[in-house]
Amino acid sequence: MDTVYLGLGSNLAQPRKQLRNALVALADMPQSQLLRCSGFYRSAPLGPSGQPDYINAVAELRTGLCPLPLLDQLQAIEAAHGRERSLRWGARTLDLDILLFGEQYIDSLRLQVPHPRMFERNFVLVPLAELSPNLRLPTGETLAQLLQHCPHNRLQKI
Ligand code: A4P
Ligand code: MG
Repeated sequence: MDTVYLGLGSNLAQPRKQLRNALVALADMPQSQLLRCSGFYRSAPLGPSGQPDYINAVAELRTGLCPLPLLDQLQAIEAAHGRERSLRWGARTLDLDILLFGEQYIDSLRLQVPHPRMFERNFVLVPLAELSPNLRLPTGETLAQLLQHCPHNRLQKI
């Protein structure tokens, strides 16, 4: 079993409800146990302007699934929540990202872990620190070090 951290994000169609429904679906995944979820945070949208604020959270999971089957499960949950992939970084009903998968580095066409953009995103690092303040990444850096260098985009716990 591996410990996995997932990033949850939504900025369309009642984002808080999207996240709550996503947590129910995550708790139902095979060979997996949803352990905890951070609080919900309202965050300024990163990417194309003119889109609504996001609601973001981080969930902790134990899973016996390998990384790609886990990604398949997450994409099926996204699809079930009416996710349409059009514009990169555009508004979305539900985005589920694998942030960390145990201590693994993965760099394949479909999957990069640690999530390559998590280091510059306070809406990922702050909820992650809420769950595991002393976490050290496979890169050797601590969350505290990463948070020091992370842009302070608008972020509010709700
Ligand atoms: N993929 C590769 N690595 C991963 C991973 N670690 N976890 C691939 C999940 N997927 C991964 O993702 C595109 C492809 O990335 C997938 O098919 C998968 O094979 P996607 O979800 O279809 O598209 P996307 O999310 O629009 O693209 P991308 O580049 O993953 O965007 P991000 O980095 O997820 O950013 N602003 C705020 N405030 N809050 C947000 O949550 N999210 C984004 C999306 C932009 N701005 C935001 C937020
Ligand atoms: Mg994504």
